[in-house]
Amino acid sequence: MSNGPFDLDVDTLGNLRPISKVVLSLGSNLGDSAETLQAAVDLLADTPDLMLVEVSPVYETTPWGDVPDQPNFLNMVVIAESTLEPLTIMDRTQAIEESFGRERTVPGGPRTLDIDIVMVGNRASEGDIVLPHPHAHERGFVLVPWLDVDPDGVLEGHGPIADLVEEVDTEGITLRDDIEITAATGF
Ligand code: PH2
Ligand code: MG
Ligand code: MG
Repeated sequence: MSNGPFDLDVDTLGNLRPISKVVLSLGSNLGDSAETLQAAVDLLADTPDLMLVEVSPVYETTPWGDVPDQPNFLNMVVIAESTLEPLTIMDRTQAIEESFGRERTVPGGPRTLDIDIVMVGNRASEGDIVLPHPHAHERGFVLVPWLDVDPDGVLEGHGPIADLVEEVDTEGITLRDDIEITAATGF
């Protein structure tokens, strides 16, 4: 039975759940990638209990990994604060990927939209989600945009972004200042 507006339960108090810093890496190399990234950021901003804090510039990046023969990517990083569980965040990012027609065919191959969870505070791996992301510390296309919007940022288990970026290959990572992605940040 409902008590109307006074029908509170512990969950709705929210302050009992810690807020974590969430770092997401977005990439696209099929279709209109700039348009896709903007739409993906809009959907992230619309996610309940996920507050966007920073949206990085966009970089054009040469393909990294086992599938070199594919179009250049557009990559960017979004920083948020959230009380959501990592697996709940992953449900949402996968639903957003799927809404852009993402198919999980070739691992590391071309995609309309990829949203990788780089870290969720100091949360560790659970279920299907590996945290922090196992490759983030070695990927310039993650570290370079992240450093732009979070110069004091630290990748859990690996150290300051400013140090990590010195260790990686940043050739092939070019600022696309002709592309501007915007978001309503904060509460
Ligand atoms: N994503 C991959 C594989 N390779 N290369 C670049 N430059 N950017 C990406 O986002 C990317 C990649 C798998 O998710
Ligand atoms: Mg990826
Ligand atoms: Mg992915």
